[in-house]
Amino acid sequence: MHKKFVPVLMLILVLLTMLACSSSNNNNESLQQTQIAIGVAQTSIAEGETQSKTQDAMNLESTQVAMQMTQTAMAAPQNNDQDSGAADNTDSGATQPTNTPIPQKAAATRFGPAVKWSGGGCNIACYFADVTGDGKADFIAHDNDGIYVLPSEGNTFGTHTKWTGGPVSCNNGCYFEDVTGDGKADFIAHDNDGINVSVSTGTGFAQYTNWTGGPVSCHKSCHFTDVTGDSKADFVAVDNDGIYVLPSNGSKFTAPEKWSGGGCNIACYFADATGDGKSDFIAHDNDGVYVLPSTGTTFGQHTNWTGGPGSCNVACYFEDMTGDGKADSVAHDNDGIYVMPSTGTNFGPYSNWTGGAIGCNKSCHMADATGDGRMDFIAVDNDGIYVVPAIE
Ligand SMILES: [Ca+2]
Ligand SMILES: [Ca+2]
Ligand SMILES: [Ca+2]
Ligand SMILES: [Ca+2]
Repeated sequence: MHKKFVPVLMLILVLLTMLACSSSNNNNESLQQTQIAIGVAQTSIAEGETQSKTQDAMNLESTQVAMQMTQTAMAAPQNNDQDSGAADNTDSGATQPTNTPIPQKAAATRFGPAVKWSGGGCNIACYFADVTGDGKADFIAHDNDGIYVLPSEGNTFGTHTKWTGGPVSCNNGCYFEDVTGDGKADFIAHDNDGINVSVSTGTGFAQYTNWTGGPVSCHKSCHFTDVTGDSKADFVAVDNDGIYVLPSNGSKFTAPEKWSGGGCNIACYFADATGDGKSDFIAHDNDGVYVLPSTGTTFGQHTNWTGGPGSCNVACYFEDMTGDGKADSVAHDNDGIYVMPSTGTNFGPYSNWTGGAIGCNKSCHMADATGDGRMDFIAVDNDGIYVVPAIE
């Protein structure tokens, strides 16, 4: 072969290589389109892969929690007091952040033994919400001289720090939810002059600003939960003539939008039962629990998710107990806490997760204090705070 043909051959080789790459790129594009078409399934896998990197750390943490549970199980008798005064607002710091990744763990199926996480209490009220932004719900003590935070360390509540400059009050209710969308729950005070928000900086609550521009009222109940699906908790008012949503834009609540003309016989709740990142309207009626899924701009068709009437002797909750991103139906009854896992289209068969009666001297709460994506039961008792973790 003549040497002068070599450059020509190389040119042909280069062209062939470019063609091959181009074809490969086309394949990649088709693959990408297929992945987009697969949608939810593909996203779950991607999130699972990310999650698996922290699996060892999570397992270690679980082991540590389990060890501590074993150590303190005898020192933490379950409280059988039925009159728990459990009128805990289920929306206070209990709603799972919508941007929490779906855990790779097996579904939780029961509660483990109670573990004492703090010997403290609260002068005015106790709350549990993730104000530091690490995925673990912190202990928030509303005391006479201000609000203190004891950050969750995964198996105990740490040192208490004052997060407000002085005493604070909420005329019509205090809430801790993330209205700015940064993963840190903010302090929401429903006052006579409107809704005042003190944004969490991760180490304190900033000076409050009025997010409604004037007084507001909810004739039946007020809620702060993300119904639009942008990770910012919106203001939801249950009024006499329906459900109004005032979406958060990150710095205020915008104009009210009527999302439903309906109401609830027994009580209204808002939680993401379908698992799409948007809180749904859950109506506890006399003949069952109805779910009206959020479309992001309204509440859709109502469907009876229980097929028959349900009751809760002590308190009802709608929270993700199993850890699959869908809020489950939870009934705190006299003989224990029953969980009916959400399938995404209904609430499945119930089972008793405590195996027996459990109560709270002062108040009962649901929040993910351990940070594994499953809500834990938290009892404020006379001698401190007990965490009852959801486990496999
Ligand atoms: Ca925030
Ligand atoms: Ca929102
Ligand atoms: Ca939903
Ligand atoms: Ca948990």
